[in-house]
Formats: sequence, C-alpha cells, structure tokens
Amino acid sequence: MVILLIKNKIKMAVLDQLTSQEAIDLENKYGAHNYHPLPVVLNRGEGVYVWDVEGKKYYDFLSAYSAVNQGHCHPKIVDAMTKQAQTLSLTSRAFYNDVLGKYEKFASEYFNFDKLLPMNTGAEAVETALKICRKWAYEVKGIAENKAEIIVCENNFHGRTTTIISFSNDPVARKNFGPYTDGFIKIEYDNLQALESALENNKNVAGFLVEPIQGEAGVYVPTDGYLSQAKALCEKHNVLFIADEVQTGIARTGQLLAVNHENVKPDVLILGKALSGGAYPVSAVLADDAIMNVIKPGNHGSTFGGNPIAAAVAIAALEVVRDEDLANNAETLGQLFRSELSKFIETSTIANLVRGKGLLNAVVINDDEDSDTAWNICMALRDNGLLAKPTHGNIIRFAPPLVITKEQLLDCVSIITKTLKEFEV
Ligand code: IF1
Repeated sequence: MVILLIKNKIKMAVLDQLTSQEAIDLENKYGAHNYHPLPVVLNRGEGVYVWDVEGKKYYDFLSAYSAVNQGHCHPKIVDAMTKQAQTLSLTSRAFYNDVLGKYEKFASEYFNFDKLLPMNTGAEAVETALKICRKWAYEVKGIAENKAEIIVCENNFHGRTTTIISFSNDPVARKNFGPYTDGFIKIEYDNLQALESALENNKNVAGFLVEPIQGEAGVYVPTDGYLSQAKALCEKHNVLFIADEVQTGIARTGQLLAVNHENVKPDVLILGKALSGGAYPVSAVLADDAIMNVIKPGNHGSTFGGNPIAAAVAIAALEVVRDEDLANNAETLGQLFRSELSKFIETSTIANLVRGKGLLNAVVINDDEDSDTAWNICMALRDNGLLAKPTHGNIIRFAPPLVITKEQLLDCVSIITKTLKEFEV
C-alpha cells in the first residue's frame, strides 16, 4: 500500500513537472499576450543563477528588470518573508500593525527623509508621487486648482497606468488607451536649457519627474552635472524634483541611489523593485514633512500598501544591501564589465558601444532599431547559458544581481563576447 502511495506521489510529481514547451503552450492559451518573453521556462533561482525546467543553469543578466539586486531567493529575505507570512500577513491600514512603523522609521532614516508612504508596485508609487506633487502645488505653492503641470522627459518609462502612459511617447505603450490625462509637459532628456525654458515659460509647474538614468529607453546616462543642475533649477523655480529610482535605486548603479553620484537629494523619492529584493511587491514614496504632510487620512492608500510581509521583507532587503556592501560591488564590477566589453568592441563589427553605471549597462548592437539581431543574440546567449533581453530594438541591457562575484562576471564577459563573435559580419 505504502509503495503504491509513493509511486502515485512520484507519478503526480512527474505529471506536475511541465516541459518548457508545455509551460509556454499553457501561457499562450490561458494567459493574456501582454508580453513576448524569451523562450525559456524557469523553475528555480539562487543568487545570480536560474534554472529552466529541463535543469539547464543560466546566469540571470536581467535580474527581473533590476528587482533581484540581492540575488534570487536571498536566504535572509526569504526567512523574513516566511516568518512574517506565518505570523500576520495583512491587516489593511484600517488597523495598525507592529511592523509597519518599524519599517517606515528604518527606511526613512536609511534614505534620509522624514516620512515614507508605502505602496506595492512602481507604477503605484509614481502615481502616488504625482498626487503628492499636485496637492503640494495647490496647498503649499499656491497654484490655481487643476492647473498644476508636471515636467517629464521624452522616452521616459514610469509604468503602465493610464495617467503614466498619457505622458509616454512609446506608441506601443500608449496607442488606443486614450483619452489621456492632462497636466504634463514633455522636454528632451539631459537638456538643461529645455528644462529651464519649460520652467520659465510655465508659471504652473509643480514638479519635474525624471529617471536618473533612462533604463527602458536604452540605459541612457545623462551628462555629468545634469541631475544636480536640474535640481538647482527646480529649487530656483520652487518646483519639486521627483526622482524615479524604481530601476536605478537600491545600489544598482554603484551608489545606494543614482542621484547620489551627484549628491542630489530629491524632494520626492520613488522606490520599487529591489526594495524587496524581488521577493514581494514593495514600493514607496519618501519625502520630508513639508511635502508629505499634505497627505491627510482618506487622501490615498491601498489594501496591501504597507502590509506586514512587505515591511518585514523590505527591512531585510535593505539590510542585505548595506551588510553585503552591494553598491560598492556594483561600482567595481560595473567598471570591470564596461572596460572588458570596450576592449572587445574596439575590434568588433557587431557591437557599437557599451554604456551604463554600476551594474546597469547596455550594449548597442550594430544594426537597425527594427532588426531582430539583438533578439537573435539574446537567443544565442540563452543557448550559451546567460539570460538577457533587448530593451529597444538594437540595445541589449545587461544587469546581473549585484551579488555577482568577479569570477562570475568575467565568466559572463567571456560568454557575451564569445556569443557576439558568432554574429560578427
Ligand atoms: C514592464 C524596465 C520597463 C521602471 C521605472 C517605474 C516602473 C518601472 C523607472 C514601474 C518598471 C519594468 C516594468 C516592466 C519592464 C520593466 C521596464 F525599464 F525596467 F525595463 F518596462 F521599462 N519606474 N519597469 O523601470 O514599476 O509598476 O513595473 O513595478 O512593464 O514591461 P512597476
């Protein structure tokens, strides 16, 4: 009888074990087609590695778009999540709980702000920052109600909600989702004159929302001094400098925050992704009291915002960043990555340049934006044991977990250069 039971258990386990193709077919049939994933089906992650259902091991060079900075399934983060999930998972904000306040204190001091407003996804945090900025404009700056304007940059990416895509210029993300939300002025990224003239010619500007590095656009690092001079222009015009560090934050670019490279303290800071180490949806908006205190009970919230698991996970995730000195590792190994790739690119006909900061980098492929060369290179990288994905067209983003070692990074450099050589024209 026992043998029969064990046999059934094994059979069930084997039955549950999908092949890659079966898993892909299920998603195609039952899942909305809102993504076009690389054809690889993962079922395990640990540190810089992920495995597919056939047991093949890969280096993860996307890190879930910089959410897994601390490495897949970091034991300290998993432990914090498991313990809290077995104790108290969700109270809603209708009641207090014994974890949220500790997290708010820890994170506010960690990033040097008076207060934190907890949300779940990056887009929700961006929306929250926009609402805070507008309310501050009407109640503190004195702009006439419903007249507030927020300056954003061309080729931005701040999320997928209707308001956020209203100020996107990516037709695929925007088309046929109108009517669009008003109140945004678009200017060229990394152009201080454009910012200055927008500030001087519009008296109702409330804020300037900017990515310290434009990730999705193709890892565009602005000119040195852009962020600090933009902040100074905002101060001069009494406009809030809002830094979207959802992708660039949490040590990704070699500093805790990308704005730290220019010693800029934003008026409003937006965090997400690696705020939880990729274990759980956690995002946040941080600001000092003069701004955050415009928010009163009933103005804003969410069912899961600030839940005990999110709070416990975020504390652990931030402790890992600090205790394992991930910002320095990102800085050092990012420089090594770019210098090694630059050597290859000197004599390459397939790669034009490598750019980035810390371990947020991209290689520009020598082909048209609408060619499938970058995609094909990512397919070949997959076959060679490294997962990466193109951002736009001919640009491949390379962003491993920040726990990567020098040996692993050099191993990945050889995989990447070997693969690129296969495409040399
Ligand atoms: C997708 C990439 C895209 C972000 C910044 C806010 C958000 C993101 C700077 C919203 C999210 C993700 C979303 C994901 C792909 C990825 C991404 F840049 F990271 F590669 F799309 F541009 N601010 N970025 O990068 O955070 O609501 O997703 O938690 O939507 O395809 P979210």
